[in-house]
Amino acid sequence: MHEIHHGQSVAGSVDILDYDPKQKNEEREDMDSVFTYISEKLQKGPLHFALIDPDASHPESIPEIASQIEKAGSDAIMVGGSISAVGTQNDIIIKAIKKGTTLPVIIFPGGSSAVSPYADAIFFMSILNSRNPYFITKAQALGAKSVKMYQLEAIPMGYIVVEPGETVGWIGEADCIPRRKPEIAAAYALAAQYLGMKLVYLEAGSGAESPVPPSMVGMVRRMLDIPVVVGGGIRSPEQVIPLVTAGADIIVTGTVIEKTGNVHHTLSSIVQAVKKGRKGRTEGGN
Ligand code: 1GP
Repeated sequence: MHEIHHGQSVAGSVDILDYDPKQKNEEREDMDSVFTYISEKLQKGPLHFALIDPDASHPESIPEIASQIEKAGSDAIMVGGSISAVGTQNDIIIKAIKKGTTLPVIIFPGGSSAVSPYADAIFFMSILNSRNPYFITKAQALGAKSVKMYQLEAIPMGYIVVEPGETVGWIGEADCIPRRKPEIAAAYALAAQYLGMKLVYLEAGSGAESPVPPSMVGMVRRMLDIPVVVGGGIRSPEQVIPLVTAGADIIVTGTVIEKTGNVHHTLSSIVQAVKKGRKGRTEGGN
């Protein structure tokens, strides 16, 4: 881990001291909101989001990785993790991502200190099936003021952890949804919709041996009017097709980006499967 000092440039010319909220406002006036961007793209079919875990990447390599992600056809970059860099280190990673891509960068927070002014938006998420109110509303209360101060777009999201749950299941003290009980996931997902959340995320946990079962994705999809995000344990195009066919609107992959020696090649095949998978979807399934 690098030790960061104020003004120190870690990733090329990335400088954490040049943040000017006024300038950001002017930039953002010309841009649609990230949620509008997502909604409009979803009209044409399912999407792929790439997840960068700040702890699993060297800052120097991040602009190139972000560029490869964009070239592979991914639609947005999420940044975060359950046990991840926060504060200054997180700011540096986000700025490094933005050096390499024009894709929207969305914070996927592991906690309130993951909020950064440099991202375009934040998934303002609640672990709906946590046993601990800290992860349902308290972390959100602690981070809300920073979101406002940085004028970040907050996209409310219901986050549902499915077995095995991996690190986030343990850290987030989740009563992981049993894989054989899709109706429980569907009930939580519908509650998220009625609570006003704009997205539902079905999470098997980063590095899970297998993704959320397609049958569970299908039942959740049929229950909802809002988009369904699916992530955790997705490594291959073969795993993507049944998930998208079952109704997944957004597929997230993270670990595969860390492990591959060729981000563009590996992600391209996954992104193509996401875009192709929609052909197998039933009419009205989305
Ligand atoms: C984790 O769903 C994401 O929160 C991505 O999981 O790292 O297994 O792709 P993977």
